[in-house]
Amino acid sequence: MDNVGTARVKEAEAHSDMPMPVVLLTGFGAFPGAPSNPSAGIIRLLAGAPTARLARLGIRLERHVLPVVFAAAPQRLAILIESLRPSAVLHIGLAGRRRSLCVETRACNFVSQLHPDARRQTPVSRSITPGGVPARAARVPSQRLVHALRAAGARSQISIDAGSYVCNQTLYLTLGTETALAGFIHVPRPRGRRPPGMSKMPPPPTLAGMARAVEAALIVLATELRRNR
Ligand code: PCA
Repeated sequence: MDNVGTARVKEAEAHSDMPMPVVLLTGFGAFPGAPSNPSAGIIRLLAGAPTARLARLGIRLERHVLPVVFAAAPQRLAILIESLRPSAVLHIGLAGRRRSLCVETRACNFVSQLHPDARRQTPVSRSITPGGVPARAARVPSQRLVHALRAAGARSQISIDAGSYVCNQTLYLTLGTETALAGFIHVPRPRGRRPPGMSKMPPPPTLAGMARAVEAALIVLATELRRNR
């Protein structure tokens, strides 16, 4: 967390006898086909004022970027969840061929062995957790998130397909923890970075626009946490 955010969290905690609930927000690094990942850019943009605004709503935002590596991402995730004990986890990742921000509603116990990760490795097994349940439902108010993303100016929709790559793996594993609220938003490539052939589609939001929308999603989660306290 940066200085402004840290100062605000300390100030808010000083006025209460309870530590503030932590919301863990993760993005992803580069991977084959995505030399720069907008989800990591969104994580950077949510430093400072947005973190301070969320602290005023009673949550401590922790922002981290996970590697797009089948073997390493679960380890990083486990360490973060173990050390931060977040009340809510929101992952964001790039879905380069989508046009809108997609609120994922489930993760499947499946990864494809066709697409190598950032270390050029593919998973050893097609099951994320051998013998695990076939699918897990996201634990976020999905429809309210879609409305909040739209109200913040970003096209958004529900998705039932988180893919079969590191994002789906990450969501599946997080949903296997006891974290009360856990979800995933896939973001499109920001305006100006679309691959050729997609130019007839309506323009996607800018990176800053997507960061504003993700902040709106975090406000929904903060409200939900407050309601459940
Ligand atoms: N998108 C990939 C992995 C990391 C990311 O940002 C996915 O959808 O699985």
